Amino acid sequence: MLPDFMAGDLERRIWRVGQAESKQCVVKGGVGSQPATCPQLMPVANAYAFRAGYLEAARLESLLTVSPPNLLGIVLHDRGHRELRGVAAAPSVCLDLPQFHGAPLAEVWTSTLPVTYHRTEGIRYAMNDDVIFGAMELEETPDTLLDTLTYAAYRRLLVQTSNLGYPHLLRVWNYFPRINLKLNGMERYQRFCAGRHQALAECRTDFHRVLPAATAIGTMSGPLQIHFLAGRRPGTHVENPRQVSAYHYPRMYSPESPSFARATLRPSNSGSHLLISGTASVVGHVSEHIGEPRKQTVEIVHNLNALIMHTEQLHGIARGQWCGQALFKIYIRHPAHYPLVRDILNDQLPAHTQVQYLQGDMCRSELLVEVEGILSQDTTIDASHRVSPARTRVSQPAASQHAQLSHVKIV
Ligand code: 3EB
Repeated sequence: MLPDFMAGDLERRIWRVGQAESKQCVVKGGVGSQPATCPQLMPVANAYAFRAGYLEAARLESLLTVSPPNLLGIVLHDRGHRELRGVAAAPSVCLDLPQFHGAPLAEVWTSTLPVTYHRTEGIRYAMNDDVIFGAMELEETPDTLLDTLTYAAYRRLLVQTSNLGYPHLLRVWNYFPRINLKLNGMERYQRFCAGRHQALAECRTDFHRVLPAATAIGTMSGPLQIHFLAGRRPGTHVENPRQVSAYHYPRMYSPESPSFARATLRPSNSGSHLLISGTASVVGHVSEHIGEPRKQTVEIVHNLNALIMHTEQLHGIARGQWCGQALFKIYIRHPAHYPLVRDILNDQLPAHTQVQYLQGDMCRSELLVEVEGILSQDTTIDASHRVSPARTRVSQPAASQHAQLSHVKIV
């Protein structure tokens, strides 16, 4: 039995704004629902600084050859992936986070603005007039502790992005193996938090106010891998009214609190983006529903809805405006939980969403699921390309073609 609020209309109304409620933009949900339409939000601008989408990894190479885009970066989730041709210059990230279903997907970041590439101090960058996308990998050795390594990584990242003219971190993804392992009385995630906190506190004044949205997930194997998006202009830090800000968590979770925002709102002429951090079943600062993957997933939907509504209220964004590209990444700790998590989210995420389900470990051992996302009011997606007639579910093989054709505009 679904809990009342899901069986009822509450969550649905939050994700889906009916035509009657908003003439501006309709985001419908539910399997088999009709495509979203945004009548007066049809293309008004063609240039965009960044856009991300999922593509079948196997098709990537030929697509890049036929129609080379202005690539900002590529994220793959299969460490066995061979080198991709045609993307040598762009930062590419290969994470050991097994995908649960369907053909392997690549996350592709593109821009319509001219992109240049740069490499310095072990960081690979792609930059345009507005943003910089970067990636770095740091190998752990027996005598480097994760806090020291993380501190060094973040220092480099913060100094270099500032030097290059992109001092505003918008979004950071952090991955490393054995995230819950406790060594000498401290979990590896806590060490990571300590290193990140120290670098941010040293390099950015009043750093709590400018923290980026983030993800920190445990991989099956690999080095410390960090990739990020930073801007010439700042984004806006958003918090979740249902959750204590992570940087104010009590010390029991980590001697140095996790330094991230719940989301970054990034205004743009071609429509705002909401870059949503990894969101788990945390209410206040407490992990809710221990041992219950279904309830944790439902709690995450509550958290996402609260965050989105709060953002809209604070920033004067009308309901139902997130009708541009929507991308979600779902991390699940135990493969056995995949079907039930997928069934709930299939029903709850907006209709036009691209979704990717990956096996990964959350930073607290009791957390079983985490969801991150990118919502956009993007006005540059052509109406005919906006949504495939069937629900775009790139985790399903039948839909991946739509994803390729309709959601990453390789220009
Ligand atoms: C939480 O709400 C869940 O340390 O960068 C989510 C997203 C979490 C990012 C991070 C941690 C981080 O505390 C954990």
